Amino acid sequence: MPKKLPNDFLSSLEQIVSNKGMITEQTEIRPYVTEQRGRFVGETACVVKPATTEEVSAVVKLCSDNNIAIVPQGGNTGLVSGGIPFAEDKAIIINLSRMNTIRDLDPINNTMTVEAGCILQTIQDHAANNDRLFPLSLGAEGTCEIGGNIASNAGGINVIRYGNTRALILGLEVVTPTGEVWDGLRALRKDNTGYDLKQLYIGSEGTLGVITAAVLKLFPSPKEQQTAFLALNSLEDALPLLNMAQSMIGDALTSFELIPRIGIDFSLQHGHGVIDPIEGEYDWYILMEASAGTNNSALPDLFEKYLEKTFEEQWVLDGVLAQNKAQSDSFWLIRENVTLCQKPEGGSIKHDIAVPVSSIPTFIKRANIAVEKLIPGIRPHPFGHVGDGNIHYNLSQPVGMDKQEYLNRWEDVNRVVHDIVIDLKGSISAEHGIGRVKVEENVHYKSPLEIKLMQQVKRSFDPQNIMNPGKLIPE
Ligand code: FAD
Ligand code: S2G
Ligand code: ZN
Repeated sequence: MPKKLPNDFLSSLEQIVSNKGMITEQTEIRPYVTEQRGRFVGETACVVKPATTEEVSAVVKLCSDNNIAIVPQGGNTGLVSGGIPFAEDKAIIINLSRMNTIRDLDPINNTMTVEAGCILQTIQDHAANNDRLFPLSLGAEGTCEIGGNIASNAGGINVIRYGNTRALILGLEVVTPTGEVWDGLRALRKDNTGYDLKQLYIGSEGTLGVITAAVLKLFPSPKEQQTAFLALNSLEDALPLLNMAQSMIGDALTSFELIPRIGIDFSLQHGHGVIDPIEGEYDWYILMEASAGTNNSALPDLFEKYLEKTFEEQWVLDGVLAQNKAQSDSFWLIRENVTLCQKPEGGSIKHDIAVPVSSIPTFIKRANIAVEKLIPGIRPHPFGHVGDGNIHYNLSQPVGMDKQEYLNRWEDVNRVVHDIVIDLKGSISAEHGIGRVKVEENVHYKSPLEIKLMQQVKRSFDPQNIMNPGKLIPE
């Protein structure tokens, strides 16, 4: 049970957020301290849900005055336990979900100003209703919140065209660890007036301040879309396929996702409404999408010529071009299930790695040999954003092995896989961040200087270390 908070602290909290904005009942707190993968359950005495920036500021000031740590939280879909407090943190959670107002949309300036608790899907829909696109898109978009997306610098399926969250933010409003409100909500594409402070907060995983609002970049909404599901001749053929797409259809390419046969099989077995669009079974598939911002564009023609070329070169053995939105949605339903349908197969040891795109086949081949040696019968399930060099190299347990015994091998499997990633000049966290679970691994691979510089930034922004202590960087 978490240590009780001082009574005067709780009553001061209640004066700020009223009892509507406070949860102290442990059974109600449970979902807020349980991380997505169920590997860890955290602990806190209180979840605070402020409704305004002023309330966030007052709560943070109260915590600073009482030296009580804070874990900022959005939709709690993070995958590195960054958004839950652990017992040793003795922290409260500040959950931003009640701050879900869309403050403004300026169609001429192509910007939208939103509060941190806005759910990503709501933001996407609001942009679309105004004939615009907000391109951040990931499997958790129905639950994750823009504050969490910004703090974790989320990636997702459209990074190849639009970049990750870092590339989509023009301004931020942040409450600092002393409770001051930084109004950096500038809707400018050019503002060269000093350090780009917003870029420090983007990807800071709640360790530098509480993001309360943001100015988002908007793009023309896609008028034409081409979605194809292709069966590869080999994993290596994904590379020329990608390069040919980039030269023949250029930056109209918006997604390029790798799906292994095991991912299709798990989805057919455990998913709902999943249909394999291609006759026969192949080892590797690519789900790709391209879009144009104007009607009657050259895209359909270009895409057809591109697909013909890929068959001529025999990089592709079979494939389907979606004839309508429903068919394209059915392809994306497979991709969504590839993520979700690993769970029913027992323990899955996860990796979110990036290597240079050209090294992906080498990485997968080397890692498969290494993990099979480590745990015979292990089932590699490499999938994801291959266009960005980002592979979710997930490993399902051998059939019949005890799940907990398998999951107890998490760290030593990670180390074997990450050694190969670093040898290929890659990254041990492509998009999910470091959180709590990868702090030691990050220290193992990053130079001491890089860790020291990040600690200097942390100390200058949060000298009391009340902002998400123990996350992202070592104390
Ligand atoms: P939370 O989990 O609540 O918090 C994440 C981190 O941000 C924590 O460190 C927290 O302290 C901090 N934080 C949250 N809100 C704030 C705030 N307002 N101010 C300061 N710090 C804050 N991620 C990807 O990048 N790409 C994917 O393709 C992807 N696919 C996913 C698919 C599924 C099915 C699931 C469950 C998750 C997936 N994720 C993916 C991971 C997750 O959705 C992202 O990391 C997302 O950005 C987290 O948003 P959230 O609101 O849930 O944040
Ligand atoms: C995705 C989800 C997390 C995982 O689906 O793109 O980011 O490894 C991943 O299952
Ligand atoms: Zn991903």
